[in-house]
Amino acid sequence: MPVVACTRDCYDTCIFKAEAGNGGLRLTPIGEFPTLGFTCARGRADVKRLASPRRVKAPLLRGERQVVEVSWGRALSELAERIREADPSRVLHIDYDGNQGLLTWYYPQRLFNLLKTASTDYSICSAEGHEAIKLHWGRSYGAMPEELGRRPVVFWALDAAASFIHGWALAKRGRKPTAAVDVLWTNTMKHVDLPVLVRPGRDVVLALGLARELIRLEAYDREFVERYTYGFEQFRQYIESFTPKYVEEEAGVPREVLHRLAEFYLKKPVTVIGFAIGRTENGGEAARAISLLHALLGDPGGFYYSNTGAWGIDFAYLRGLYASKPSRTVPMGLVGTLIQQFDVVYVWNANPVLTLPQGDRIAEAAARGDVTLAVHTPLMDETSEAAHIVLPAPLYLEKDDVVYSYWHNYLVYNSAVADPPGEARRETWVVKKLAELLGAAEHPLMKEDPWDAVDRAIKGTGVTLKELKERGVVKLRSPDYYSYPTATGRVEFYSVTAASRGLHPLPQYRRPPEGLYILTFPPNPLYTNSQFRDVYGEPEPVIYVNPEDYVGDCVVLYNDAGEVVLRARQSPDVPRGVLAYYGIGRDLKGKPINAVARGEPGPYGGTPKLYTTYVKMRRC
Ligand SMILES: Nc1nc2c(c(=O)[nH]1)N[C@H]1C(S)=C(S)[C@@H](COP(=O)(O)OP(=O)(O)OC[C@H]3O[C@@H](n4cnc5c(=O)[nH]c(N)nc54)[C@H](O)[C@@H]3O)O[C@H]1N2
Ligand SMILES: Nc1nc2c(c(=O)[nH]1)N[C@H]1C(S)=C(S)[C@@H](COP(=O)(O)OP(=O)(O)OC[C@H]3O[C@@H](n4cnc5c(=O)[nH]c(N)nc54)[C@H](O)[C@@H]3O)O[C@H]1N2
Ligand code: SF4
Ligand SMILES: [Mo]
Repeated sequence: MPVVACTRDCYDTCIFKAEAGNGGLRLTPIGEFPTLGFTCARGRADVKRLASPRRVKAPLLRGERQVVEVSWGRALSELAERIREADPSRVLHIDYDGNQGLLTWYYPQRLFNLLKTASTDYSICSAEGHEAIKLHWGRSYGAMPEELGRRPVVFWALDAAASFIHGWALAKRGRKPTAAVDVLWTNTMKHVDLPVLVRPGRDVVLALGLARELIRLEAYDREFVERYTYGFEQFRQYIESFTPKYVEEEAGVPREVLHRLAEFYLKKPVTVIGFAIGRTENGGEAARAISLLHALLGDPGGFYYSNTGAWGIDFAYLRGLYASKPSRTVPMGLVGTLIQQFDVVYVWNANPVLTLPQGDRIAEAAARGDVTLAVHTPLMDETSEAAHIVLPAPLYLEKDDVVYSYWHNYLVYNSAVADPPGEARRETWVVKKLAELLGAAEHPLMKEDPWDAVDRAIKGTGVTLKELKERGVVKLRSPDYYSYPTATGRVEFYSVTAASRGLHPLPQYRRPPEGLYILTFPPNPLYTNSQFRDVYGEPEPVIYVNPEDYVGDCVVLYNDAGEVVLRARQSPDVPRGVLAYYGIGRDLKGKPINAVARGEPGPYGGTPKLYTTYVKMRRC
């Protein structure tokens, strides 16, 4: 029976058995670890989605008045001509994690790198935390999935009950104590033993105050600190000013709660550091400080952020970066603002009009004819609705691929279990055809068979493609927690690695501005980012506000970037000064909510600080 892993951008990477029975295709979540026999509302709708009325089945060209179906030949020669006419630095490809397959997301990038077009910096989600943690550890991977069932768990900036349901289930089934740190009373906060409400953008103060407490309690691991770390004394002195009083004033965490959290850390918990932290004000600083708590505890596998870097997959090889690089890199948070700098934008595996800050400007530029927008997608979305050229892609159940997880250590060979509809063609096929039209097909990068590239890229995992294909699922080895590729070869409390790049060696705190509302984006259980509106409809154009901030049921949120009009509902789960919008969607007039989202890149990985979006609010 073939297996498939869900390829969506999700911690869980559920693994299914696929059966083609009388009632059609059936996906059954595997009973064993890590999928535990259950999945989410999206996983349950994947089969139904194959026949969605929103599927793109043939290439489309959008003219002045109408959209027409055309042949692949026509659509691709049109696109190739636009690319040829433009300076490569004015051709931008935007691709993200709509599907995490090695052949769907990574391999196609090599055509654009070969052409030396502009690229984004892939920063929208997790880059900030990766780079911040690496400043101290030289790597960003951490705890293996089993640890969540074995040890107490702290969910820090993560509504795991909604966005990481298997991690949440493991923590709950393990019956060990749980804690959470968040700015809202999320479901996760309501169902842990120790919920810690912090003010937005101030986690770094809490984490450094916690480190100070652990040192004061003499609860740190002297032997580990001595043997494996660098700069403890400078760190200890630096955090002296992060007193319980200061933590209470700045982060809003009462000293009793700080003490209880310090006691919780004495139980050696795993901290799950949500990607969300990197999308907040001072977020990179917070990721640095939180990860260092586990250096104090002598527990180098004690935090989990993302394990992408742990498996030894050579993504750079797949992307062709060893042979050719982009002429220019643009932070994802600034693509909308800088859209005038491009003539052609080619999108696959992402829906930037909706998901990027000021993504609405991409659609506007396309509507004006300032930029040619082309999209390769399985389903119509906001970006394809604005595009001049739309190309049909298979969904993940309709193509073979290799799928890894950023959480668990199971590599999966996805076998196609359904036929692609109509003219849908996979990403590797499209870039090959484009390469032919652009005279790039003879370059070794494009001549290499995509499967050979995958085989080579996964060599570091210790598994061959042949073996993976035969077995379907292979458990990968756990990483080494005791080697640190930093400047000193140690875990750097005081980061020489950062100093050598002109960055501050210690985590810094800058007080966020006062007097503005902070709009943030907790996860919506029905959608993965912008996906599944074809099944569950549009998310409601609603923000939740604290009853004391409520000014009426229709509000305008505005800032320098733009304005959106939304319904407002009162909720005691939202503290004063904070506004919560669940997921990614549009306002009452159909404008993407991200029209007001903050695009300013973070200092380490360039991730926009969209979860600390400053806005003003008025009644409609
Ligand atoms: N159901 C569902 N699951 C998903 C997704 C989805 O859209 N829906 N998206 C997937 C993707 S791409 C990702 S990146 C992950 C998202 O997962 P993460 O980004 O790791 O976190 P979320 O679970 O979205 O929750 C973010 C939490 O951060 C809180 N928060 C906001 N600002 C601050 C702050 O300053 N400090 C602290 N401590 N907390 C803050 C919010 O209140 C919210 O509860 O989930 C994945 N899984
Ligand atoms: N307001 C707000 N904005 C956010 C966030 C938020 O919480 N709030 N979260 C941010 C985060 S963490 C992330 S990761 C980004 C996500 O941003 P995106 O990666 O853009 O979002 P997704 O909705 O996951 O994926 C979008 C597209 O992938 C396409 N797709 C799916 N499968 C395939 C495939 O097999 N082939 C091809 N060619 N295309 C495919 C679908 O058509 C879909 O439209 O959004 C960010 N933006
Ligand atoms: S979206 Fe996440 S929880 Fe749902 S099926 Fe995919 S991996 Fe599993
Ligand atoms: Mo994400």
